[in-house]
Order: sequence, then structure tokens, then C-alpha cells
Amino acid sequence: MSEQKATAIAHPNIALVKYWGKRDEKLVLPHQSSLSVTIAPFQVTTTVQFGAVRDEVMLNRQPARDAEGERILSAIARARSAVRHSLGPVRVESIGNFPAAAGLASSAAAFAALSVAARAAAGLPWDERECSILARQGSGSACRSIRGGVCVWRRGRRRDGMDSFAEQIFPERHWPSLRLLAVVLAAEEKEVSSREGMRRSVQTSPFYSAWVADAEAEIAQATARIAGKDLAGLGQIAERNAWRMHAVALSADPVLRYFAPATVDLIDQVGRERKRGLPAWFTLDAGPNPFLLTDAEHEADAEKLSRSCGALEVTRCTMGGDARLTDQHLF
Ligand code: 2P0
Repeated sequence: MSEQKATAIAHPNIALVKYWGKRDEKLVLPHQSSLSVTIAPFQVTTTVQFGAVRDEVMLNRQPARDAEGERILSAIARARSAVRHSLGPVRVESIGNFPAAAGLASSAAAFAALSVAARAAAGLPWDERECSILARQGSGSACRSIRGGVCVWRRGRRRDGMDSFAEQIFPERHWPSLRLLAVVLAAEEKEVSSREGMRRSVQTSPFYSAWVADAEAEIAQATARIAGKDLAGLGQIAERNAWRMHAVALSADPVLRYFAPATVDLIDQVGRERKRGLPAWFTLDAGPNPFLLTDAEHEADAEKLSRSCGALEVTRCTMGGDARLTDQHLF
């Protein structure tokens, strides 16, 4: 049996029209479509080698915890099932360059890099759609990290999920002056995972169906604002969408409150400074750390504002590129 090894690099993404809730938990099929920006310089590098001595999964130089390792080996098993011959045990190593305190969800970049590397190591040809579907089954948002720039994950209708994958709608060169600041206000791990939070929101929020009904129109609106490089228009949509996602979370039972007092303080300050002319808007995932949308000319001011609100760390991000293979293997 020949050894087959491949290494891939992928960036995370931040959704401006968010995915929050699954219609099929096993296949990771969402209730609504979502739109995101792929972000650099954050990235994850993953090496996959078949024909190893035994199955082994290392994350940031540490053995993966049981649940993480199982999720990764399930993704590998799905890549394996696409080839007829036996590939033998697998060795996986994955390293992220995220700042230690970031508390940023790395699963999107991790499952995107894993999917690209696993398919290549298994000898499968490059297929963007298959990579996106494989990444989706590892972690929903990962399907949007196979391509760079701006991507849309269409929810799809099929029960087997074969029409639920992401595609690029704008390449990263479309809007070079767009900036996204990753603002770390608190570094603790959240109490309720996104996965559990989504489940609870779908099952208990009386507002859930209204949230779903909005999404498709918001994607069309956000797409038009991005096409016109209309930062103010996009910022308004991003803020509204983030608040609505958190409104659904807050209306779950038991309540899901992901933001901290410092988050609300920064959001207030951003609004205040905007009235004084700073073009900055926020978005917020299932945690206390917002991203600020601004442009190259104002990123220093937006960073200063974040630091004045107690930010522990601020990273100035731009749109990232596609997930890609590299010959710089981790082992
Ligand atoms: C998103 N989030 O669209 C939304 C917004 C968080 C808030 O996708 O259960 O790690 O693995 O599919 O993708 C984070 O959840 O969840 C997420 P699973 P995932 O980016």
C-alpha cells in the first residue's frame, strides 16, 4: 500500500448573514442560506497521511480530545468512502496561527483544510463542491471556507444534502480596501457551543421561523451592497442580522446570552463614533468577541476605539483567498 500525504491551508470566515439552526443535524443541513467573508491572515494548516501505523490526530501539537478526534475521523471516513481501495490508518496534524487568546472559532478553517487535504491524500481530484460538502459535514460554516472572497452557502432542498454547499460570489480582489477587525474582549471558552445553541434555538425560540424567513432576502440585499462596495449599506445589514441572531438566542429556553457587558459597551461606542464620522459597524457570532467592518483608511481609528473599550487583542484582517494545497507538510 503506497503512502499518500497532502497538506492544505484554509482561512476562517465571518458570516454577515448568519447560519443559526439545522434542519438535519446528522448531515449538517441548515434552515437558511448564509453569506460570509473569508478572512486573512488567520489560517489553519492541516496534513493528512494515509498508510500510517495507526490512527492519530494532533491539534496544535497536542493529541486531539476524544470528541474532536472522533469528528475529524468521521470526516476522514467520508473522504475514504469515495475511493474503492483501502487507504489504511490515517495520521492528521493541524495547526492554526490564531492568537492564543483569540477565542475565535477555528472549526471553519480546520474542517476546510482537512477536507481539501483528505481528498488530495486519498487521490481524489480537486472538486470544489465535493470539498464544500465534506467540510460542511464536519462543521457547517466550514463549507464557506473552501473559497476566498465572499461566499454564499445555499441551504439546498434535497434530503441528502447534495445541493447544500457554498460558492464564491466575489473574489478577494473585488474589494481590497475592506477591513475586518477581530476584537478580543474576553478569551474564555463559551458555556454553550454553537452546535448546542442552534439546537436549543430551533427547538424553543418562538421567533425561529421569522428568523429563517428573513435570510434569503438578506442575502440578496447584502450581495447588492457588496457589488456596489457600499460599506454603510453592508454594515447596516450585518448589524441587523447579528442582532436578530442574538434575539433568537435570547428568546431560547433556557436563554442563550453570548455577549458580555464589554461587547455591548463596544457596540455603543461604535455607534457613537459612527455619528461623528467613523465608518465602522459590528458583527457578532456566538460569543463575546465582535468583528468590526471598516475600511483601510479608518482601521487604525477603529482599532484605537476597540482598545479604549478594553480589547485584549485586535487583529486587522482583509479578505482571504481560497483553501489550497501546499508542499510544506507538517510532518
Ligand atoms: C455562522 N456560526 O454563520 C454562524 C454564526 C456562529 C454564529 O456557524 O454545528 O461551528 O459545526 O455546524 O459552523 C458556528 O457554528 O457549527 C457558526 P456546526 P459551526 O458562521
